[in-house]
Amino acid sequence: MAKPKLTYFDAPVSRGEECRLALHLANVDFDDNRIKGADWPALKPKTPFGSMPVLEMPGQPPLAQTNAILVLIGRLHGLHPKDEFEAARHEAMMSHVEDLRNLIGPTLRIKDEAEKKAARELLASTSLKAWGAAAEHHIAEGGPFFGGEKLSVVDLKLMVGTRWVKSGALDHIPASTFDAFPKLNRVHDAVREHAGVMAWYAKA
Ligand SMILES: N[C@@H](CCC(=O)N[C@@H](CS)C(=O)NCC(=O)O)C(=O)O
Repeated sequence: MAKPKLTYFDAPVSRGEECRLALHLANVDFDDNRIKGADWPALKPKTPFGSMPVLEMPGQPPLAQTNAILVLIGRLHGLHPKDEFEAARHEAMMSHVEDLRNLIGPTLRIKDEAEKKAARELLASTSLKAWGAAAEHHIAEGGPFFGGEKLSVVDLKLMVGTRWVKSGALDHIPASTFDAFPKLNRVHDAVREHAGVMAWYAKA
């Protein structure tokens, strides 16, 4: 393998998109290996944890778990704090974004429409509000990013995670769910307006 390879579903979303954005902003020339859903069952048992994304670096075994991938890219390319405590603070917020996915994820599997509506409306008015309030509490005052003036991998993760809700793509979860959290929205907007991020989406 001549260059790093990132394997994920063929969609500009979620955990895979965070890693693609991080590699792109780090100016890493990588193989953006996009998997069709039909090809996933055969690949799944060959991945480290039965899930994607997976990052393969020349000379290293495949690496899975999104936050580990993001922290590695961040450390190697100046997109994660050097200060150990600040780095841990960023990693805590990255886990918090995974908690957001774990709140919403189970509702994707509810087949009954009325049951799904009830579950999501309850989620939007309770747990998601609590999630947003906790995120808001930990974001730096001045900004525009999570830790201040400099974009880090945690910001990419916050943007992709909150975009899922803010896009309105989730039936019965209002796009306005996080409107009461100005710092969270500030991070989302600053990432969307970042020149490197805009260049990635101009290319897509
Ligand atoms: N904790 C893992 C979760 C990975 C995960 O659940 N990935 C999803 C896509 S976002 C996946 O691989 N789904 C297919 C499956 O589990 O079979 C991580 O952070 O990478």
